[in-house]
Amino acid sequence: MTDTEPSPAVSETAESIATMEIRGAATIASAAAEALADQAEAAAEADATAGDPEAFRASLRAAARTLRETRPTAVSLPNALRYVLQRMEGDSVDRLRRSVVDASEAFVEQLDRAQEDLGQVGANRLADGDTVMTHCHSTDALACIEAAVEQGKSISAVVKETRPRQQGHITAEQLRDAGVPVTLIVDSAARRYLDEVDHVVVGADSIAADGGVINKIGTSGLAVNARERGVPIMTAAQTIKLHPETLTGHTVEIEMRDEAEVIDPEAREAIGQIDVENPAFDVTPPRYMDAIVTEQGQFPPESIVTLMRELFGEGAAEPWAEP
Ligand code: RUB
Repeated sequence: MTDTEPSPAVSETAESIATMEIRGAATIASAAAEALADQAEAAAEADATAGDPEAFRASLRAAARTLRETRPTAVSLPNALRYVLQRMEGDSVDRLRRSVVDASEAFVEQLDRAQEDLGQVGANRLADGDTVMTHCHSTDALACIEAAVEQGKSISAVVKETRPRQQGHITAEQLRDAGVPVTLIVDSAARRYLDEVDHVVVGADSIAADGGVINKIGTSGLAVNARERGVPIMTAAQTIKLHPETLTGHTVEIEMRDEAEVIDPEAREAIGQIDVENPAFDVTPPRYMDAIVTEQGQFPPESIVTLMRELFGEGAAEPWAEP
């Protein structure tokens, strides 16, 4: 390892996030924080960094940049890196190492606690006997449904498969394991089934300052249909999903993924010259979302900016940048 090279564990985590072996905004965030702790341990041992606090800091910043570049949309990733790097302090490599490892552990602990707390808030919106509809696979959304079940409520679920990668299958399995009766449907059947649903529960990859919810592609159409049918829809999102850069007018980058996820290359060849596009996320305007459920309570989307200012001030530092 040279002074700025990522440790093998950082490279492995970055690769797993990029290939979606590690996926979902909260899971990506905790994996990134843990990878920085690993970088700190490795840099405290490596010849190039062990005796040089500035080289150690540079190697942590470089590792954060490697992790940052994996996927662009879930703000939980840069927020995790920010949390850890802003707590890196000390005038010796050993103190720096300790501060990074401690911050990483504290971040993961807070993440788990936040999910538990928001689960309670979201569960209070669900009533005994409710049927919920889900989209994609969100650990925050599942926390709400599971907490409702733990409160003794009987909940059933209509689970959208979520093309093209079918993360709905993971949701179906986890809900089934929690004792929730599940009906799996294709995405295009959602509107038909909304008549049988009491609540739509989705997660978020990022939440913009205007209350726009960035989540798996298809969320915005689902929200519009839910509003038209009079079915309430909530986003379950820990505050690490709040996107500080949107406070200063930046928009959230929507990840475009490989067209082979949409159509098999041979089938495409058979069709002839066509364009294929595969955006992974979309933006649901705040007026179509009933509530954003966080570990700090529930908020109408339009008021989320107040919480954002409290947590981030007017913008976001980039502690991974070269000084
Ligand atoms: C996952 C997705 C999830 C959010 C929230 O997309 O859109 O709804 O990330 O998940 P992908 P969580 O599969 O492309 O990563 O609540 O677990 O953070």
